Amino acid sequence: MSSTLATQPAPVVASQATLWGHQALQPGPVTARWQALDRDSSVLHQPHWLAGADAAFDELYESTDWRSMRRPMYDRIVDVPRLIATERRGAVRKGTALDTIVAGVEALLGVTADHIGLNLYRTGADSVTWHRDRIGRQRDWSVIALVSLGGPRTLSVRPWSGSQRRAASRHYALASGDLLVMAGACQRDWEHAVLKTAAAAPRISLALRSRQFPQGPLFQHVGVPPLMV
Ligand SMILES: O=C(O)CCC(=O)C(=O)O
Repeated sequence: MSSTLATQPAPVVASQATLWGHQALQPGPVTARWQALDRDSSVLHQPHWLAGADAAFDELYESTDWRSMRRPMYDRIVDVPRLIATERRGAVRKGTALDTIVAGVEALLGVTADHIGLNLYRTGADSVTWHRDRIGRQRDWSVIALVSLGGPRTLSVRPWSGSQRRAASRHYALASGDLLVMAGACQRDWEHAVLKTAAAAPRISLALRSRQFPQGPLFQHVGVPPLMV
């Protein structure tokens, strides 16, 4: 654990741990359907995709080299309000929780993760503001899979531009073990955020990104827009 993290409050996973969350780590089937945001962009939210998610939270919380970052905002340099880590696919050790989760997502998508990002939201004050992921901003399609571990948080999605952004917003309540996939032009035409909230237990999200065209079982679901099949 990094020294930055050591100064943070200890996680309170035990208060919300579930029997399901402490089973053996095992990705499950996907029964949810794609929801079209518009003609080119779709989101799939699969609750309870990963059994053993609470134990995976504990392992990743301890073993990840979390970094705090600062970034320019207007005329100031501010703290990024969450801790962050990145992994190269080739550097992920076999048999770890990260390896099992990444392999499970890759099997569904039919791609190798080009980029693995991890976010640690320590409290409700940690967040990620509205943004589009760089990997897909200029592309007709990209695929980003998010796996949630630990406390629940809401991921919001809204159009990137236009006057009806608020009305068109969607909100996904993500619990430990949930999988959310954004596909198509979600990073070109839509933006997403995990906004601050009054109180929240610690949460880790894994973000797997790929530029390869996904051909796995997730993309053979009925209901995927024509673009994706
Ligand atoms: O924590 C999440 O689920 C979202 C993370 C995210 O938007 C990102 O890493 O770009």
